[in-house]
Amino acid sequence: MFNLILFGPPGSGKGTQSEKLIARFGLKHLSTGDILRSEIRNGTALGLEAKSLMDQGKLVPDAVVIGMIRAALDHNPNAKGFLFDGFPRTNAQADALDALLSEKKTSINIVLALQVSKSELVKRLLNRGLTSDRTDDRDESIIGSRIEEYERKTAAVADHYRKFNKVVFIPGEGSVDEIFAKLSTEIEKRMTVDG
Ligand code: B4P
Repeated sequence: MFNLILFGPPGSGKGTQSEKLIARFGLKHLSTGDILRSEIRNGTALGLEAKSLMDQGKLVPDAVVIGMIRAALDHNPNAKGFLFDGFPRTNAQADALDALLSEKKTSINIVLALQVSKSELVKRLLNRGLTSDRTDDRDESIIGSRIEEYERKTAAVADHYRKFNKVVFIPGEGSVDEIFAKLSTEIEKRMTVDG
């Protein structure tokens, strides 16, 4: 199994690059943001709880997203590997993910961390807000809160995996294809080493 975390602040290109990476490497895409938005569309109790937090740019409680990831891992016993997109976002989520993977006798092989300046993040998200149905992309103060949540709670997750030498930082500005090429090179290198 080959498991990868695509890491970075909101708007850094995680969702965009994930689509291309799963097509190339045949991994199962697990995006907590996508799962939460699907719960909202389906009007579930979980979706209702998540929506009010997401609309304020806040993180959803750890127990909720950890439960979603546990269920997704259990539903895909034959996956050749997973691409985690937008998860883990706190150290508690990272500890839970390590434990879940270890139960399945596997672990994270690589964390690819996209680096993008704050002004570029705000520009990209406001731009997506013009055309998508994502209400959290329409208001600059909500985007600011998401970036603040990232800095306060999520950035430290990279340190968690740095201890195990698993993090590679990738410049996330430039064309989508250029960034995809850099990510692919790092994955191929690690696949060769880890067999
Ligand atoms: P997510 O769905 O994870 O979304 P995101 O971080 O805002 O965006 P992403 O990084 O995927 O977007 P991308 O850059 O691809 O989270 C949404 C919310 O869900 C969170 O705020 C939180 O409330 C909740 N949530 C999710 N997971 C959670 C968890 N684990 N714990 C707690 N809460 C959780 O795209 C942005 C834009 O940039 C696009 O328009 C794209 O076209 C553009 N773009 C991408 N690459 C580009 C490039 N190279 N150049 C120019 N533009 C580019």
